[in-house]
Amino acid sequence: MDFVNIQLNDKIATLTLSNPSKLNALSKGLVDELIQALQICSENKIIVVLLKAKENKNNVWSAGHDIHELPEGRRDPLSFFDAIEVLLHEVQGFSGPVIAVVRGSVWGAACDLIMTCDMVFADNTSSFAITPAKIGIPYNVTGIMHFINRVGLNRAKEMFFTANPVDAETAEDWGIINHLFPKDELDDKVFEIAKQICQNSPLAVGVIKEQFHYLSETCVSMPPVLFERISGLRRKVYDSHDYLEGIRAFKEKRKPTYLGE
Ligand code: YXS
Repeated sequence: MDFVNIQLNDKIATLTLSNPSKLNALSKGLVDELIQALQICSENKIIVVLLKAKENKNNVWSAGHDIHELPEGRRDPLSFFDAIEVLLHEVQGFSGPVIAVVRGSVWGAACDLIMTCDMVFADNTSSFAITPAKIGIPYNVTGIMHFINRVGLNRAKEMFFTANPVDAETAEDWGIINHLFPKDELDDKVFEIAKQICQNSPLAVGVIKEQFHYLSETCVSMPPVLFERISGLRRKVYDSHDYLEGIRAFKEKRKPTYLGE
């Protein structure tokens, strides 16, 4: 694989994002390889998957969706069948725990990926930012639910509305991270946790994970008309000046000028 390194160690697999020149941005190529790697893990009856990222000089775990691959207007890049959303479904559907191991900063859709993992362990160089508002993207309901479920309504709103990174200590306090470990102990500590899980019944762990998934996805039922309204509102944003402006400003390395239209 070009962008994902796979290591199988008995019943534990380690998948490492490896696209350092693009700060491990979730390009379609990298995401497709992650999806393929999870399928290889299933075929090898892996019980626990550790998700890591190759370190880079910018200390970025992942810069999120590859902005150069975002459509310029008129198309939602986060719809059900888009690669990044398929990846999140595959993580949720994997038969055992998918554990994120984080050093450095996590941005945008990579933050949603982290929120979708079953557990997150990190060191104190980690930070977590969900950034659609910064580049004019309205996000999607399942992604927003991941954050509400993880950190609660007010904190999720703070993360989305400010697009500011949440530092490691706050992330542990808010429940984004299960535990903070010292940088030089992180890998060993997490591997011990993975080995502990492998001592337990893989069938039971898998079914318990699936129950967590369904229960965490339940929410007040949304009348169909509201669901249609939300998809219509998202479409309006994707057709707006501001959506185009957000992406172009990033590419031109300048601050965006939003008009609210
Ligand atoms: O100019 P060169 O060619 O060296 O490339 C620069 C950046 O353009 C590039 N790069 C990216 N390329 C594609 N997609 C990205 N997401 C991305 N991020 C960065 O990497 C090269 C080095 O970046 P530079 O010079 O800014 O490094 P830095 O160390 O000063 O800053 C690192 C970051 C990550 C703080 C900074 O690059 C940054 O803020 N990147 C954007 C992070 C972000 O907003 N990601 C969200 C992407 S959109 C997304 O995930 C969802 C659709 S949503 O927005 O809805 O969540």
